[in-house]
Amino acid sequence: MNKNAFLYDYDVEKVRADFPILQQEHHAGVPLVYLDNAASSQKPLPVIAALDDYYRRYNANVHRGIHKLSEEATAAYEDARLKVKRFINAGSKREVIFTRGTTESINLVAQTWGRANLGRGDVVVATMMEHHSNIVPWQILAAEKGFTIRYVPVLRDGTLDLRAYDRYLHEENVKLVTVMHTSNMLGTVNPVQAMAQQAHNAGAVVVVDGAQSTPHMPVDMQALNVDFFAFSGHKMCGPTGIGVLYGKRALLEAMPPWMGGGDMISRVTLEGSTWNELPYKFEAGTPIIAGAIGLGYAIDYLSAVGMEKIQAHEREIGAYALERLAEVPGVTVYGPEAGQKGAVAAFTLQGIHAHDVAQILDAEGVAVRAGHHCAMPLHDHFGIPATARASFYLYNTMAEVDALIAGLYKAKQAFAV
Ligand code: 7TS
Repeated sequence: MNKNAFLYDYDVEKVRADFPILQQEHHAGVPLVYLDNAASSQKPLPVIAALDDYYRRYNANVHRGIHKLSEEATAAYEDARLKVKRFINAGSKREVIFTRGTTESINLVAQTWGRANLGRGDVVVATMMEHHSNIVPWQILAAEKGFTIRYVPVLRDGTLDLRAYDRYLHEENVKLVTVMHTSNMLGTVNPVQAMAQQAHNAGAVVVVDGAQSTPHMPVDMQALNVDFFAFSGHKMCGPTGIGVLYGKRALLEAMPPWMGGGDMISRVTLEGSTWNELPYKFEAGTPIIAGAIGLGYAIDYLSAVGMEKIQAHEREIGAYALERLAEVPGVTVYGPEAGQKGAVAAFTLQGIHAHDVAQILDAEGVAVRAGHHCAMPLHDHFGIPATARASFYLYNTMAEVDALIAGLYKAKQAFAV
């Protein structure tokens, strides 16, 4: 029986046909089973074609030229911004700033809003499950400004200790809360809407790292009502080097710029400068034109497949993966139960280092990541140096889960455990 038959209106083979990289053999005679989607996703034909078309036909700088090519490039670049605005339901195009990715988006908030508003005696609340990109920028600023960072602990089941969160908000002078929407290791989907509401009640500003949620579920800025939201194009079928910072307009208007240069100014004299309007105030220099256009096409693609359908498909794949992993003796999976997490499984296999697991899987054509996944504090918290991680996306199949499991039995055989 076709294991995807239950998804009667989701044709995974049709989706797969749009991704040229998935058609190739990983090694001679061994098909590629790509399960490293939390690190970066593959790209469908319309995105690849959009990049090709831009460079072949209308490559030019934006917001500058009077000539036809520049006008066409500008229109495509700004059209991509409109696509992002609609995709995340931002209030306005001005609230959509193009960056290099989640990392740059968070650093931008730290270096602008943070630098202007945080000081001695203030508290920033983050969590122990954050990716390094949502810890280090705050640590760098804290060293300079003298504020304190408190980290919400993670419970054994992989969810946040929300009682501790509540306590911090009541007992400390919390100015900013920064939290990931979905964990790249545990898969935990944090209740950011409720957390933002609590933070706002305490007078704090809310930053959300949406790197692992935006590719996999519908996200709605009006519903979440967060102040800043960051994500990366390359994890959602778009090119590398492009990402987004969403920010509420009033906050962005009040924030000083970060990088100075062309396009972000209104007027420059030798004595001083004034700033361009939003969002250009935060887009100094020649922007990532091809990347933004490619991201726009990725959004078109994901929207055509349907974010709800993608989420439903991943829920099935994720649940099946957890079920199959639980059958393998010696496997421990970290994070919440199926149904309460994204389609990601970080695990250890008793007696075999995660890097060896990944290497043996690679020989079988199965691409996973091994290591700390840029979440060292979280691994320390669970007392493990590394995990192997399988992370799924819209084009993965049940058969690929089976290939992962078969690979794990091969690893056990090779290491005689
Ligand atoms: N935040 C989260 C939750 C992430 O998973 C990642 C990347 C980032 C931020 C940084 O994104 P970037 O596009 O700016 O690099 N996570 C991973 C991962 O899990 N494996 O490789 C990259």
